[in-house]
Amino acid sequence: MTLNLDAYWMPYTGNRQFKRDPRMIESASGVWFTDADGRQVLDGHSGLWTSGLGHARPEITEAVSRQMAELDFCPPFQFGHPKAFELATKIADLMPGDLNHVFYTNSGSESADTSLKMARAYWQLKAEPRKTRFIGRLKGYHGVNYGGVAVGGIPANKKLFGEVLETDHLSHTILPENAFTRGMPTHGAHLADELEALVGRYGAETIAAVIVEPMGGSAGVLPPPQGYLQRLRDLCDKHHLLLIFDEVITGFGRCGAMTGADAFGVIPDILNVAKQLTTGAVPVGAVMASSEIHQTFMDNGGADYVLEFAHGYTYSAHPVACAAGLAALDVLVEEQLPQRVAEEAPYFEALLHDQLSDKPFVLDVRNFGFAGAITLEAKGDEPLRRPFEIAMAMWKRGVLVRYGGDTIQMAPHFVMQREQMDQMVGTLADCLTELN
Ligand code: PXG
Ligand code: PLP
Repeated sequence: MTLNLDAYWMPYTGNRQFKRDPRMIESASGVWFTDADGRQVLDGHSGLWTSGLGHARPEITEAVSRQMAELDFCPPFQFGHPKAFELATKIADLMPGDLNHVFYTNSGSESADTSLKMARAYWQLKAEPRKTRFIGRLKGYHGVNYGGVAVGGIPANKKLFGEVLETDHLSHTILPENAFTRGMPTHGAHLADELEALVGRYGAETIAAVIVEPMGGSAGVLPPPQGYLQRLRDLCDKHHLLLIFDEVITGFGRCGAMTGADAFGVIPDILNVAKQLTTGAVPVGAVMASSEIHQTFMDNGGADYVLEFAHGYTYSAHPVACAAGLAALDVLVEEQLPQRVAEEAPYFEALLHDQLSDKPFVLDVRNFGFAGAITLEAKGDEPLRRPFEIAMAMWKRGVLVRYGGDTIQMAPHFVMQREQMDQMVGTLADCLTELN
């Protein structure tokens, strides 16, 4: 069959280039994709940070098929189905602290906007109506909806779209003195103190929340400097600001612990997840609120048939997503995959730094858990060109990695074997050597 490539306007894709030279994926199993030519391609990015358990897990396929036949849809407003409650209980059990109340969404972007609305509404209910501003961080990614774009810190995602929220941003944490650090950088905790200056400028009585990824992901793997997140937590407590962790990438195992909050030992007031909750198999997201936040909504709801939070999506708590989530979390826990990530992370770290640090154009290598990235020197005035060229060369050699901005990113499946990591990083090293 010859496909007409014109009608599909692809997301976050160079459409013109893709349609000239398509990269079509037809099936997946474990850590492998099969492309339209029947080639086996190693998936070096767990899909899009989504599929840590490996593709096409029979446990997920079975759970989803069964659910489709049993209950394909249930209206989520004013009605419920058992698996939504079962999954929320399971998630709450896996969360640190008292992040015990789960609000379902369908994506990371929806989780981001849900968390921002929750934070502002919370302060309204607390009779602090002026607390409306959000503090994000440069290089932060919180999806593509209007709130997430406003608190995000990637200029290209904002430029054409306009601002809808009052925001300001902390500096990002990539410092020249930290280049080629293995794991968490030693320098940079002081960057959290910029929050003090922003509070001085705007007044704590006008700030609702601070939103950060505990480890930056899509800007190219930014592990937090040692002590940084704790300092942010302390300043949020001091000034009565909510702290939101966007764990769409770090949620459920990527950092070698169940959450980034666990990996880095700092607990937020609101924690967002998506991707790994169903290991990518069905779209889903969730926002976990602390007991204090949840109780504030319940206490201020008025008559008990009145909505406490005028928010939700047609597909919130979709039965198929809940079935996939239950199965995916069972596998994650039974196979102790966060522990496996923690145990294997040193191997991946050594591979990245030993094989890539001395290659041409490599300005930095960063890693934590099963996340790794390199920054490449701009080619003339084109910072995006080398990552694109490298990723295309790797695809031709049968390895898929993510290219974005001036970085190449790798995210092994939690089940990936060492020889597959060797192939992934070795192919990148070869392509860098041959690049000119
Ligand atoms: N927050 C964070 C921290 C994310 O990483 C989102 C929100 C948005 O999720 P959805 O499901 O709406 O896409 C993300 C998504 C990359 C890359 O190249 C990362 C994401 C999306 C696309 C590309 O690293 N993360
Ligand atoms: N637009 C229209 C016209 C709708 O009727 C709805 C939902 O009923 C939406 C947008 C929102 O869709 P969703 O709930 O899937 O986000």
